[in-house]
Amino acid sequence: MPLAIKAFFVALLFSSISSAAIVEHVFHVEEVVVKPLCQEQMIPSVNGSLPGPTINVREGDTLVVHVINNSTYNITIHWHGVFQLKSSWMDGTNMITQCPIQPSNNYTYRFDITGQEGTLLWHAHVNTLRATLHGALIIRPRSGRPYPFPKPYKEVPVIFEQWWNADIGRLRWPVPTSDGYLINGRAGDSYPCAENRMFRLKVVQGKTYLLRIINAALNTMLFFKISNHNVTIVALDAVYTTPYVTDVLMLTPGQTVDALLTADQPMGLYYMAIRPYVSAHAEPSPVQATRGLIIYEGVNTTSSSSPVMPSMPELNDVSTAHRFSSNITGLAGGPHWTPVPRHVDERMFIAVGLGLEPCPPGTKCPGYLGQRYAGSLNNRSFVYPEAITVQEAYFYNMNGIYTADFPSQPPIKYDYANFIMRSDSDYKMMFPEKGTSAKMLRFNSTVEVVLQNTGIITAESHPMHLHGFNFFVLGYGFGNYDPVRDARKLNLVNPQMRNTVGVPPGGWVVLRFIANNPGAWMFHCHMDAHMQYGIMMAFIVQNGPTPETSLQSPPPNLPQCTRDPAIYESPTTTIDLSY
Ligand SMILES: *[C@@H]1O[C@H](CO)[C@@H](O)[C@H](O)[C@H]1NC(C)=O
Ligand SMILES: *[C@@H]1O[C@H](CO)[C@@H](O)[C@H](O)[C@H]1NC(C)=O
Ligand SMILES: *[C@@H]1O[C@H](CO)[C@@H](O)[C@H](O)[C@H]1NC(C)=O
Ligand SMILES: *[C@@H]1O[C@H](CO)[C@@H](O)[C@H](O)[C@H]1NC(C)=O
Ligand SMILES: *[C@@H]1O[C@H](CO)[C@@H](O)[C@H](O)[C@H]1NC(C)=O
Ligand SMILES: *[C@@H]1O[C@H](CO)[C@@H](O)[C@H](O)[C@H]1NC(C)=O
Ligand SMILES: *[C@@H]1O[C@H](CO)[C@@H](O)[C@H](O)[C@H]1NC(C)=O
Ligand SMILES: *[C@@H]1O[C@H](CO)[C@@H](O)[C@H](O)[C@H]1NC(C)=O
Ligand SMILES: *[C@@H]1O[C@H](CO)[C@@H](O)[C@H](O)[C@H]1NC(C)=O
Ligand SMILES: CC(=O)N[C@H]1CO[C@H](CO)[C@@H](O)[C@@H]1O
Ligand SMILES: [Cu+2]
Repeated sequence: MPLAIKAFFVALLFSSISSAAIVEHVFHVEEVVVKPLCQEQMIPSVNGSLPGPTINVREGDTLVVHVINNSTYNITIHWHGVFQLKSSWMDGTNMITQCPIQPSNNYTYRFDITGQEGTLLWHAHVNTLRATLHGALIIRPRSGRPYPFPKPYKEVPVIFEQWWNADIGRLRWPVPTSDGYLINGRAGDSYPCAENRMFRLKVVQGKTYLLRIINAALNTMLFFKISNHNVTIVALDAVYTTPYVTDVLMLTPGQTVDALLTADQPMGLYYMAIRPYVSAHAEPSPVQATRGLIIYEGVNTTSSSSPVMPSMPELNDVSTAHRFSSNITGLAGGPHWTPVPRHVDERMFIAVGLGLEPCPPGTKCPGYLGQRYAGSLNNRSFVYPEAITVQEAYFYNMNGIYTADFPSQPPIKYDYANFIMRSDSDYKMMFPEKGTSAKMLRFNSTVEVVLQNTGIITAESHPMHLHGFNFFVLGYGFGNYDPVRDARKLNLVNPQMRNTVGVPPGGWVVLRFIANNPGAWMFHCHMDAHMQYGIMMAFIVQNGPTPETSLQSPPPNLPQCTRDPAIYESPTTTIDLSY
């Protein structure tokens, strides 16, 4: 990837000058023809590459990215996991912090990256476009500061992607099953027409590599394994962890893992592989494993015996996924670590799950019981505003755009995890309310959120992603959360800190964060399909006491909406029922 390499040197040049540099890039959004499988396909891309360019910064730097939209799509670029402290207008969330950048227009994102190190990603934040508009965002320590682990010999982005032989950017839900998964844009030798296009990593025996792993798939959680090798996890979502040795990883869409790989095996060829983790019974069966290859330098690839395939977990191996997700702890006392706040100001219990929306009369809908699918948080199914963003409406005190009434408790108490439809009233419970619902938070308050998966339609893991903050993950479990028994077992000492957490299928997680960043922040399922079903809400963090702790005025060039409803991503107006 020559472009990524170029970006790397540009960033290095800037960062060697001082400990807080300005790293500046141009993103040229353009359509390009690629052919990862047997069919040529036009895709929106940044600078013509899939994945897009890697951005390299150091903690403390200012990142400036000029996004020039030379595509036919309306786009935004979101800097997934970046705190955006005091720069909420730069978050890049469609209809929450900005209207999209229309074709032939441009917008400059400018923000500081402070208090976090590791691997993140950037991606488009408009329906389905992130399938091909994404790339790595790598944050290294300030110059002179070491990693809290031995310095690796080399660092390698490893990006997982989901691929359709279709114009995915123009499809609406429910989209067809994908045609495959890619590693760094390549499908590899388990797919037709891709035998010679496989991600290959050359390693020197005895050396250690830092794999910067990103799940950029639209809708699929993925297991990852390397045959005959363990890896040591050192960071999740750009937060350092206690070193954790494992032979299998699981990443939800939007999650990242930094893993050390030591080439400590006999000279040879070893496959790495990704394969879906399917937490719900109802999902369509996905495709086969996608492979990459690790080549020990000096090995004779013609005479060497064929590479060994790692034995992959079963698609529905919930316990392996759960063990990996819940077993890793945060590096308490490490760089940027902050202690878990003990006092909670705002307690929320949020039921998260699927649901239904009535099928319009005279149409045939593909969902359960002949209806459309919907999804909700506390029975609210999110609808994007159409004329102006949530954050502008909040900033300018405009009425009628959103309602500040997101409930802190589910409106009906029931056996969430074990919901079974037995009666007409159970059936009615499956239809959430639609609306643009936000929860107001006082500046600097400590918020605890219990996320409880429901069994409505089917229990399924939802990777919930919070913009603007990391949260501590104090505990994970199955069944209904018990505020006495389970609360006693929460980890307040060295929990994981993340921006995206998979709620176990039919289970719960407990999160805690400090609302110290004023602005409107999305909280949503990072499965693109579920987001479009409405598993989404907004937190609005109010201003603190000083100008420093208040939401700034929008930048003068913030993209504005036109009143053409076609650009708006409301699922009610854009679901194409022919799919
Ligand atoms: C993208 O392409 C533009 C125009 O060719 C170039 O100026 C820019 O440096 C590239 N950006 C990155 C991040 O590689
Ligand atoms: C993209 O750029 C090309 C060449 O500069 C131009 O012909 C085309 O109209 C542009 N398209 C859009 C959508 O901006
Ligand atoms: C983008 O937005 C413009 C202006 O509202 C609209 O006319 C156009 O149809 C939209 N394009 C797409 C691809 O959604
Ligand atoms: C960005 O858009 C502005 C107008 O909004 C225009 O003046 C400027 O030339 C554009 N910049 C680029 C690099 O296309
Ligand atoms: C991987 O780690 C496990 C547990 O620590 C160990 O039993 C196994 O031998 C290791 N495998 C390799 C290839 O190092
Ligand atoms: C690699 O092995 C093949 C088959 O055994 C042999 O013909 C070739 O000379 C070897 N290449 C090198 C560089 O040793
Ligand atoms: C991690 O997994 C091991 C082995 O399954 C188990 O003994 C240990 O209790 C787990 N630790 C945590 C924190 O879940
Ligand atoms: C959701 O709200 C609708 C409309 O008020 C109601 O009929 C339904 O029972 C609610 N369901 C749940 C699970 O709260
Ligand atoms: C936020 O709260 C903490 C603890 O309550 C306090 O120490 C800190 O000064 C507050 N920060 C601001 C900016 O008000
Ligand atoms: C840099 C670039 O290619 N800009 C293009 C943006 O779109 C306009 C209008 O289509 C073109 O004229 C520019 O060349
Ligand atoms: Cu989901």
